[in-house]
Amino acid sequence: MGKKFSKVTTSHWGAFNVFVENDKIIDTEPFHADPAPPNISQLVPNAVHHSKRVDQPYVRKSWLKKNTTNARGNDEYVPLSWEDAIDLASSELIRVKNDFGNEAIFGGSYGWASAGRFHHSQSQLHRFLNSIGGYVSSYASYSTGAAQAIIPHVLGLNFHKVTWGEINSWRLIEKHTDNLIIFGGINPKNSQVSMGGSTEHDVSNHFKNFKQLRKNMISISPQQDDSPKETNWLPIIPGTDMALMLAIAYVFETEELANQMFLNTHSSGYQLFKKYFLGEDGHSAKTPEWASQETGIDASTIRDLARSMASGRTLICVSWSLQRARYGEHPFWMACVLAAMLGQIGLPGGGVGFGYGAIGNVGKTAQRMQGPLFEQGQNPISDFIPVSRIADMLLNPGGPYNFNGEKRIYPDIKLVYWCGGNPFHHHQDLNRLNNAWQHPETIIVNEPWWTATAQRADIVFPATTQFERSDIGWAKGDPYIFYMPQMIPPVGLAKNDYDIFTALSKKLNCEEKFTENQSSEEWIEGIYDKFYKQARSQGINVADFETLKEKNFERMSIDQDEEDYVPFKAFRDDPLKNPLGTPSGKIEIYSEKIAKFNYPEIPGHPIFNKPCLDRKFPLRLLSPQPHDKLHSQLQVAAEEISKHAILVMNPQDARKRGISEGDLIKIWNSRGSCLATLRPQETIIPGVISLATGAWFSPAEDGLDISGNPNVLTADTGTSDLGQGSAAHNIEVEVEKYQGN
Ligand SMILES: Nc1nc2c(c(=O)[nH]1)N[C@H]1C(S)=C(S)[C@@H](COP(=O)(O)OP(=O)(O)OC[C@H]3O[C@@H](n4cnc5c(=O)[nH]c(N)nc54)[C@H](O)[C@@H]3O)O[C@H]1N2
Ligand SMILES: Nc1nc2c(c(=O)[nH]1)N[C@H]1C(S)=C(S)[C@@H](COP(=O)(O)OP(=O)(O)OC[C@H]3O[C@@H](n4cnc5c(=O)[nH]c(N)nc54)[C@H](O)[C@@H]3O)O[C@H]1N2
Ligand SMILES: [Mo]
Repeated sequence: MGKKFSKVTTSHWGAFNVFVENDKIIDTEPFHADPAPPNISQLVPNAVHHSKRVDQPYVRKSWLKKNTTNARGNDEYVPLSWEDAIDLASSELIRVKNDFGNEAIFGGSYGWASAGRFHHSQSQLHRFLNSIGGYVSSYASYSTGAAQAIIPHVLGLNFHKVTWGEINSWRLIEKHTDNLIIFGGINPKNSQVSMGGSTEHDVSNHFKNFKQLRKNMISISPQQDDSPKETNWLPIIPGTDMALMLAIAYVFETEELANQMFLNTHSSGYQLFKKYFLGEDGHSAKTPEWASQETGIDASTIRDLARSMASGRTLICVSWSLQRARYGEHPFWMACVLAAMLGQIGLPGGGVGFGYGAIGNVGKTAQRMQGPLFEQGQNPISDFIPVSRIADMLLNPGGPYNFNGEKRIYPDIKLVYWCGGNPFHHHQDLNRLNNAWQHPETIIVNEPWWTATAQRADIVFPATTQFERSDIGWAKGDPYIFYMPQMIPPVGLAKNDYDIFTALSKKLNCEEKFTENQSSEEWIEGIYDKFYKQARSQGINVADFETLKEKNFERMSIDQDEEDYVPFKAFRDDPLKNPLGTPSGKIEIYSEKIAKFNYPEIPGHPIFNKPCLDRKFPLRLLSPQPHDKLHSQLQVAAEEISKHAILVMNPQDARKRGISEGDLIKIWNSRGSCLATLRPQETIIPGVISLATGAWFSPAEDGLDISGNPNVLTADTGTSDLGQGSAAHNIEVEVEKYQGN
């Protein structure tokens, strides 16, 4: 290394050029083939060499001294040599394993870490924990917890198979769709990001094209800029999409716009469900007038919307955000019902699609292939929690809970190991998590930076960033493959997660099982070789390892042409021969199975549950993804550009409170409070405010979070007993000008 050079790498927000001089990253530049490169890469040089990097292993003082003088989050750290730190961590792992068994180790470790197929933090941790006898894992994601539970009941398919497989491509939409009815937006800002990276960011271009093709595009959302400006904005009160959808069903049915034939042949339970929205089962009828009260949308607009959906080819698009809220299962279920009522499921450009724009590669037409994979091995422990129930688990060992029809018991966790995630950014009700976090005996974290999570660990191992090691970059749906070269030596005494786990596995007598006697470089070459052979056998021409290493990246010829895959076509053509994986083999508008779970908030069919919000706090808080960051990553550099998070609020609400542009605002509710800088904008409806995620929880002595992390305000409840997903959106709050200093 040493002298000046530039090379390409990839990341979850796409590829970029990295400029290096004297072992330091000095600059980045957009990738030549990216039509809309994200700004996120600009943060890299400052963040990677920042003083808030963890420079060596550390141990928390009170934990080391075995006293409770200072709690996690409020303690000092003592530097350790690598040797001592590995000794300490391995003897803790051995102690907990011997005294309580592997079922007392929580290794869920949710988080995005960095792109790169081998140095995938979670896989590294899971493989290591599997080699020592297993761990309690976590199920599903913060992104789509509720969807992952409900969609298999309704469509008989794993949710990811729907998002990545049974979905209309952008090109099918271009060719066939007349009406794009978008709930929660399709945001080019969110589509910057994809697991493993999206190299050609082209969502905005699709919309320019659709506009020229005069498509009818309606974005139903509390915020105008949730969709490209080519769409028409239909503002809605958050948490009420279900009411609008029911009224649309009401219009379809009462104006004879529903495809009764398709409903008969391809769905089950419509007659039962119909009674509910027509008001024939004792509930009020779900008329447009009724829905208008809930949604804030005129009854006549709802009628027009329903009629327009029934004319021409209609695709109902639903963003993941709708299910990241209390009762989030319902709008996903109901979107399937509306699509069934239109009878266009299985036709090109029609039906329903989830997550366009949420993740960059959704809707792309690259041929599906198996990517390079680092095997995690088998986990001998079968116990798991739904991912966002972490605080419940730590607070209620042995406590019962419901999940998707099961009656389950929370395990008694003594040791938590986190590698590649930041729960003190991502979890809801952080003050509650902070309390729950005091319960385990030991917490070990691998992290490049002193995040809020690292600052709450007992042992902190300094991890390298993706720039300090080489790897292979690949993402589902993306036509590129990258050799990600090491750019700089490890910063401080940081080590790769792989090397940390190798050292621990030595002490736990499972080195061979974990490493298979291979170095990182050997692993990388090995997993690439497997990928290369598999691709070749599918007729895909990819470079061999040495050539890729030399070329740095390659665009594979995997764009599919003309005959695009039409989702659910086989089922549409012959539902008896090609049934869905549901009990009836059809789209389940009524689910006997769910009805038998006896969950009041989710009976046998979708219903509208009015959001139950504390009226003492009149504003509704949304906490979407940040436009300038990947979650909380690189925050040390981001906060030097903008000290506080930005709070978006309608000017009407700002005037009412006598606050204006640039004011420092305190946002609070019964769970906590935080600071943010005000930005009044007409792009959000009155009564609703928006504060993006991504700040590092930094509570002052009075508990006020200086960083502006919305999760000090959000509620730590599951979406329902069915999905137990994260319910971050739509939270009651109040704001005022901050009077302190
Ligand atoms: N209020 C609210 N909260 C939310 C959401 C919301 O909509 N609203 N969305 C949720 C969703 S969908 C998600 S996915 C989560 C995201 O939450 P997370 O995935 O936890 O967020 P990240 O900031 O990406 O955390 C990744 C961490 O890994 C570290 N890291 C990077 N590379 C490496 C590495 O090589 N090794 C190690 N050991 N560490 C590394 C980073 O420094 C960072 O601290 O947030 C959730 N939280
Ligand atoms: N730049 C950037 N992009 C990202 C990420 C990132 O950190 N940075 N994270 C990625 C990840 S992990 C994920 S899971 C996806 C998430 O993708 P999504 O789940 O689609 O994204 P969100 O940003 O949570 O929400 C999108 C919008 O939904 C609207 N919304 C909220 N509640 C409601 C509602 O009740 N009804 C309606 N109609 N609209 C509502 C809000 O106005 C919000 O701006 O984004 C990914 N994209
Ligand atoms: Mo996510």
